[in-house]
Amino acid sequence: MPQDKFDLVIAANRLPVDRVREGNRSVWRRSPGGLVTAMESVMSGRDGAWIGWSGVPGKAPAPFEQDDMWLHPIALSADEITDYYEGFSNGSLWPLYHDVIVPPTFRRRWQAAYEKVNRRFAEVAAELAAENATVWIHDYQLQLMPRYLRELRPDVRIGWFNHIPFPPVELFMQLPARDTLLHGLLGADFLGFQRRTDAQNFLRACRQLLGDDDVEVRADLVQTADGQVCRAAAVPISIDSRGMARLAATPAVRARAREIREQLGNPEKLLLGVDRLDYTKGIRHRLKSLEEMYREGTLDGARTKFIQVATPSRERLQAYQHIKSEVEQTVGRINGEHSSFGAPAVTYLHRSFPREEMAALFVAADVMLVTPLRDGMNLVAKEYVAAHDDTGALVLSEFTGAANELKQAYLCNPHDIARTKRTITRALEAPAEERRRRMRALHRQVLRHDVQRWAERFLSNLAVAPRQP
Ligand code: GDG
Repeated sequence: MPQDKFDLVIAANRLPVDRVREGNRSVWRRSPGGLVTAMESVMSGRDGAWIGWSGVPGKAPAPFEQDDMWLHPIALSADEITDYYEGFSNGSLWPLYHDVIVPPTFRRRWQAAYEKVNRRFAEVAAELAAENATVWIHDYQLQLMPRYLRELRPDVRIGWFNHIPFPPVELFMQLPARDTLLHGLLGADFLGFQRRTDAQNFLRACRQLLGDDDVEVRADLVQTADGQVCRAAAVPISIDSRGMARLAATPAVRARAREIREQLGNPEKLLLGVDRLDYTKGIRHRLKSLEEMYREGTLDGARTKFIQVATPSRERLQAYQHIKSEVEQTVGRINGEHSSFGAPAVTYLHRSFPREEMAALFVAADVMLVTPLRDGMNLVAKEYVAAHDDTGALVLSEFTGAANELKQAYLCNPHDIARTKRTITRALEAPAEERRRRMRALHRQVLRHDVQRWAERFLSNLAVAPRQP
């Protein structure tokens, strides 16, 4: 057991590990993802701890060390998973923060569970943080934690990063817990958002919904009645760009990419979509565009194939069951009409794959379709671009955070089916020189702004955030 106090404490809904079976024993395996890589890089040379749920309901496993990080599991009961995680986080906040694409549901029981779990996280962080430590809290599941932690530990520096959008005040004000949530966040010294618009939405919500006696908002600073100051700004997240570029260049991944195309009957063009199966990702709209293109003959089912990877997600929630069956029906219909023997027009994969296979898919695809209706950032767009230096093309929704940075992508409004279809055609048919020029610029942008740089930027913003007016 290392020492019991830490200079840097990360708090996220989930720990960066999964419990998996290896032979007849179960072990912790590091979960894939850029956040873990980024945290590893900022934790090296510091005493770091990570607190989060282990993914298993009931009693929490004992804290343990892994990859030089102290991991402290937080217990969630089966009811808390239903009310705090599936209920308040993913039934109220997620749809509300994503432009109410499906209607959010508000329940008082869910809010109570959310408060209770946030308090539990704050108590553990308060115990683990060394004097004047930095505590970095992640995402919409933990918006009350900054306030609770501030009450317990006035000495620590508290930062919070929102991985998803922060909605315009006209939508945010629907939330019955809106004031509590704003005050919860204002317990932090620094709040990081994906886009400038998200930070501005938050500041506007404070100005409009909290009374003048409660807060004073000046530029990007909010001062609360107790004299504390909180700063809100954009710090867009990125990926381990070099890691992805390296992986994509390995002979094994290149060979697998060729094999994937062969298995599909060597199509002239290969289109790809990779998303969690979520209604925010615009999979339905994407399929509608493609279905029309196959029908009209702009795409030929024998020569142009589409692969959709849809990673299973939040499967107990009705809205997710609904989108799943809609996608399945549409894929079935397209394939019924446009496939040839042994070579479906659409290959639909509802499961997850190892990182190497994802990289091979990126390398294999001529055009990547990233068309969410709303997305905080979208890392898949950045991964695709990192995997290509001067080939391929990216069709990207204007409603992603990534569109703010990836300006040379083929941008589209996924609600506008007619124009989306034209944009897909443009990306498929653009002269090789145009595609090369665009991809080179995108690749450079993503390699320059990687996840390590994001983490350093966040932490330096947090370190200099003013505490007093
Ligand atoms: C939230 C925000 C924001 C997917 N399937 C597999 C797999 N993935 C990987 C992708 C990518 C990640 O998961 C998904 O990231 P996204 O950004 O696309 O989307 P969310 O899960 O919605 O993430 C989002 C993000 O937080 C970070 O701040 O960008 O806006 O919603 O890395 O490649 N990885 C593997 N197998 C799969 O089957 N190995």
